[in-house]
Amino acid sequence: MRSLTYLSLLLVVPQTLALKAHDFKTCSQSGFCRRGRALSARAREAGEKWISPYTVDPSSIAIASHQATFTAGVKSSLYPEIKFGLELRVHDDGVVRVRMDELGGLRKRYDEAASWALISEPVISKDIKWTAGKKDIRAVYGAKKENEVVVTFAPLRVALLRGGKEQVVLNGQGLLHMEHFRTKTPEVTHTEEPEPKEGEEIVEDEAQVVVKSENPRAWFEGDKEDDWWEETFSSWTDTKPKGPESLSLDINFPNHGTIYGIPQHATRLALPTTAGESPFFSDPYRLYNADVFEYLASSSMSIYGSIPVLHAHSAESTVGIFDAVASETWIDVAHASEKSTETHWISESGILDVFLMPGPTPNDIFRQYARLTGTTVLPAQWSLGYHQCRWNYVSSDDVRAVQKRFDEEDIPVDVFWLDIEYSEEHKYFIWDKKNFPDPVDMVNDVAALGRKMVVIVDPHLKRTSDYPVYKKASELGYLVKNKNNDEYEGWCWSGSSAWMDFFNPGVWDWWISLFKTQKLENGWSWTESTEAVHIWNDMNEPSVFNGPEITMPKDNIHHGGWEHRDVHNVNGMLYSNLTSQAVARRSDPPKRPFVLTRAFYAGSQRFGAMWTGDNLGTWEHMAVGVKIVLSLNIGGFSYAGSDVGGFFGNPEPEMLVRWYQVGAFAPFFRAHAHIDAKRREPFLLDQPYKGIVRDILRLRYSLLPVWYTAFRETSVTGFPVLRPHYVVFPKDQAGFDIDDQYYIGASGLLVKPITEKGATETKVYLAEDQVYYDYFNHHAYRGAAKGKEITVPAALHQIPLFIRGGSIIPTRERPRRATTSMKKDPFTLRVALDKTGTARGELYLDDGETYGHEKGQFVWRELVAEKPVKKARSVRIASKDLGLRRPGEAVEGVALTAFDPGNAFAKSIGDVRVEKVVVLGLNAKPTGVRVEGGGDLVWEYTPGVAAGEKKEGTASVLSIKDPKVLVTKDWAIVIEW
Ligand code: NBV
Repeated sequence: MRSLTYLSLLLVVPQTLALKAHDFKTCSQSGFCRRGRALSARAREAGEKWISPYTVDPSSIAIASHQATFTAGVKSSLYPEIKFGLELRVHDDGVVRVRMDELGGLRKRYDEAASWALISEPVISKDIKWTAGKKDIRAVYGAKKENEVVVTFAPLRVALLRGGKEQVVLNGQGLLHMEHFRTKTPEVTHTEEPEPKEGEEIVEDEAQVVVKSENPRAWFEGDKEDDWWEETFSSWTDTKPKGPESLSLDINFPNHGTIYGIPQHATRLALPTTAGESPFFSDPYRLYNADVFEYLASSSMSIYGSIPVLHAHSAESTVGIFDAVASETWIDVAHASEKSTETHWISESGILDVFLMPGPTPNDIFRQYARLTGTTVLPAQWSLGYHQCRWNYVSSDDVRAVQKRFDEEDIPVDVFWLDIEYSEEHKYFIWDKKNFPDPVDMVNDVAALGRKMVVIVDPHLKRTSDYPVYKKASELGYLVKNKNNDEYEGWCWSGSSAWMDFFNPGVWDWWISLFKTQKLENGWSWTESTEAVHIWNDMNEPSVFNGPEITMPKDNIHHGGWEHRDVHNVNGMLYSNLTSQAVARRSDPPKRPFVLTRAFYAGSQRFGAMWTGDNLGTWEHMAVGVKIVLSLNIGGFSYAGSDVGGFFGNPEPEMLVRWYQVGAFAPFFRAHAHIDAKRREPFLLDQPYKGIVRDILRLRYSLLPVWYTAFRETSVTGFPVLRPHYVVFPKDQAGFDIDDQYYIGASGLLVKPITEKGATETKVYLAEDQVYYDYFNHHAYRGAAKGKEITVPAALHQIPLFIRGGSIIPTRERPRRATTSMKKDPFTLRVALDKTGTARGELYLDDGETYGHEKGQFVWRELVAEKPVKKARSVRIASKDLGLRRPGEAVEGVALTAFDPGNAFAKSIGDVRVEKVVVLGLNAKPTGVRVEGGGDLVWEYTPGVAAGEKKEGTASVLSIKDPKVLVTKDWAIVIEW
């Protein structure tokens, strides 16, 4: 088929550009979801009489020699001839893994979702002992023996308790159902149903055969083979050769009233109810990576990525679960009471593989989850700067012109992006030479000013023999197959396309080789690229214009014979995984890659950044973007952001300014626009908007040390970069629903981006009796022990940004064109004293682009403001080395111990100094300020509110000029009054 340009594609597949909710299934249009919900409706109706048919056979229990694992046979009374195997493992950090599979069935269920998500095989505990009794088997564990897992035999029920209170219960409502594999018989399709007896009636219900009877299977499974063997949606038919294999499981939190997580959904952070007569959503939360055109700003529908991780939270404790399933999954949520939450998970295929994370604090769960799936990557430092994108910069001269304009206007930017139109006929890697005649020169022109480029490489390969990537992949059999085992053909930007099958390990090295910038002896590589080019992976749900729900048919076949239905949600992660390896391994030694992905799964945080896809230029989308990004942070994926400006539409200047404020406080900060949107680069704005945006960008750059330090922390601990209230104040009930203000790492910065038109002020919630300083004008606000709302100014040029008393914020304040020119810039320290007159902060630095930090090439300082014991009327601000003092909270595998204080990186910034120290909230005017062991310093003092005072007003400010202390060295400044 001949290739199509973008415009002709619009004509050929018009429906792709008019997708609406009806292009995607609701639960009632999805056979297995309908069956799962019907099961729960029957259970509700039966009430007390509903008893799960699944039981553990106590005689089959086998406890492993290491004691922390046991296996047991499970049966369903409805199908006594079918065997299931249950396995429980307790890991050394207290995480409990529950697995169940059908044993010796007609086919095998997919059991590899966890192997893609986990960083390694978790370590099994050494000090746990299961005790089997007549009714249950249990194990007590934890430092104070506070945790207990109890597996009840009849019916099967798994509970994790803490301090005698149930934290998580599996199958407590009896909704567990693993549909076993069966054989389809031509006549009566419900094979195991007994023949109708006298008096029973068989009703032909279109394709379905309905057996109306009181038989015991019907009360549980329903009385018809509801889409067991085939399913149609719109014009597509899913052939379902394996028949029914879905998995239903209730996971309840009897003592937790609030739940967070299971991104990605456009909704509040604290997840609203979906079950029953929910006033919020009629459908369960769906996890099925999908390219949803113009997604709704409030919906339980799937969007691009799926992380089946949930936090259940109460003022007493937090508990988490990770459901390692890769097939389409729907999750009903019911807030049964203020204090308890019920969830019902319905997956299309795969084994039961659930990890229970005992907490008991949110940070414990972050750590437990990071030990399973890894941490957010420590990104290249330049990638935390500002990214300028649009669909499309149309030529290499266009790119040069845009760069020039940024520099003329002194607006910082680090990265210029190219969307799909750079490529010839959407054959990614291959430049459209009409418009990009000199790609390497163009990249070099960008790189010469210390910047990078990001270029899109989508996963659909144009099926034409003049495309070396497709040709080779096809020859080698590396492409996904259709149900007949032929190369799958679908439609995407490149017209007739095929998709690489990353489940085939044979593909991996070859894909990595494509990104080499040198010519290869055998095979094609991207020689028209340089190390300054990084990669954007879009459309990897995968998006297929003419496929069911704009993706691949579920009966497509991947390596190993697995159907697409089994692996759909991990598919996109494999793509960004391999691409990030490819980009890293272009250089020798490898350099940190930057790869942006749209689709993701648990574990994707290890490979790069994500963004929230095609948002609309509306205030609602701006606001929900903040919540989605927070939810991603809860799901372990901190490196997240939304398109600044909104992908669709032409935002008015006020909206654009607010969007820049949102973006500047997101971990990933990129402006992007649809091909039909008007140009809206910041330099095009009129005053005062242009000046405001320039200031916002400069603010982002000045705060890069804070962002980088926060990323460093997340990369070793798993604690998120963005921290919503419940994470920082887990006991403060009043903060559980707050999702429009958040903290940045452990820095003490609290921000509330404005997402409302016409705002001039806003309310900010302070959860503690502590002083909070306005970042810009130093106004001191005072919270209250029981929480307090303050009203703060929020005119268009104002960002509600506060420093929590007790924090030290390191910044670099010199306006620069890009991060690369900041490497030797001096630091400013804002010391925000708390009500007791002390403060603490951290500063982490490394070369920002290699892996030298893993071998000890970094600088990690602790900054403290303390009160010397002997001299009450003084404060001592000191910088101490932290590299050697491992905080003990790192996730395994991170080489923190290798720190060498005299390392080459530290030497390379040996002359970088602190140029200014600003102390907020001192009690009185100093009588002297000096460097310990050195001379007096020059300072200025403006009296004002002291940190310890209960009153509000502008804080006292001591500004110490050029203390001449070096960032890599220990030092102390003593302030006396
Ligand atoms: O590659 C074109 C766009 C891209 O700009 C956007 O960011 C992606 O989310 N892409 C989707 C494909 C088409 C969108 C209508």
